[in-house]
Amino acid sequence: MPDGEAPKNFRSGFVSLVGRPNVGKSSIINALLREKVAAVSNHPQTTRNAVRCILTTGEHQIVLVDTPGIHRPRHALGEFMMEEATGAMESVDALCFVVEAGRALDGEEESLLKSLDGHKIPIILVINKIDRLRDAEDFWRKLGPIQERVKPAAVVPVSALKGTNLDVLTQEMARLLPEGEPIYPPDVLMDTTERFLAAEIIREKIFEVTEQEVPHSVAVIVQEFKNPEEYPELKRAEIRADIIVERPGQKGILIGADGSMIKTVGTASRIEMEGRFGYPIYLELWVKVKPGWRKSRLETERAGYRHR
Ligand SMILES: Nc1nc2c(ncn2[C@@H]2O[C@H](COP(=O)(O)OP(=O)(O)OP(=O)(O)O)[C@@H](O)[C@H]2O)c(=O)[nH]1
Ligand SMILES: [Mg+2]
Repeated sequence: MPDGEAPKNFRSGFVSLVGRPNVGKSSIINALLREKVAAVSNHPQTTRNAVRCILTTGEHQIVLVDTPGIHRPRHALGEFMMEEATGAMESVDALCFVVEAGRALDGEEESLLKSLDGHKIPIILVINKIDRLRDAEDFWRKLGPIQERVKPAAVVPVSALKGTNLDVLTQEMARLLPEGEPIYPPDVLMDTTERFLAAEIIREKIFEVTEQEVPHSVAVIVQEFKNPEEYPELKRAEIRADIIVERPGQKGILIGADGSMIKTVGTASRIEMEGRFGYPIYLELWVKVKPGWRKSRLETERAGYRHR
């Protein structure tokens, strides 16, 4: 849209990506945008908030809503995540139901589909990770019952990792959108603040270097965010963040021997932030213990997970 005017027949609208944790919803969004915007990791339940990411071309603008993976919540944080996911399924033009290639639907996926019974929203069945498939016959055998259950408007096998078939997915999504003006300016990639992004980047780096329950017990609270645009006297942004964990042992793991772990997290976070925000950054991280914060509604809200 070089002249700022949307062409005739321009389509725009909202598409939420939903599915089990770890199926690759955030990875698909990053691959569609050809830009790393959403946090990704090999641990389930990486995404905690519904986040709007925006794909604009000359013909359409698709507001892709990334959502937390559907699971049975075991604490206040999990409840918040499920509210985010179910909220993102309302008032959208289409849903991408993302599953992993070669796997049958599990109980959580079944109950998600049950909750969609009677909904009028068209569903695209997205089968991700086809690069991992060994047995094509097995794939088709498993697909039949899933298709029967989902009754999709389209079925699109993709690989977010290899970039396979993403153009087809984009076309199928665009086809389901109404004609209309773009919702966001064409250069906007995400509808979030830099403060939120900073916390997400730090959390993702922690997910990369820690294991088992440690990543899930972590929240990142950005206490101070001063950037050179708002504070011209600063030559670089100054970001101070608290990393909340649930137990002293987790604090020890996260700090590491002689502070080596927290240094790795800090350096990787700073480098990614500098690339994405476009200015040099001074980053300070503090690890704090708040026993059982995920179980307390008040503490999850304090950690930034505010119920809408
Ligand atoms: N082999 C392969 N791995 C993939 C593909 N897409 C994603 N992954 C991997 O799958 C894992 C989970 O990816 P995410 O994008 O974080 O999954 P998600 O569905 O957003 O997960 P939650 O946010 O926890 O619900 C990561 O380790 C990705 O690298 C793919 O197409 N092929
Ligand atoms: Mg995710």
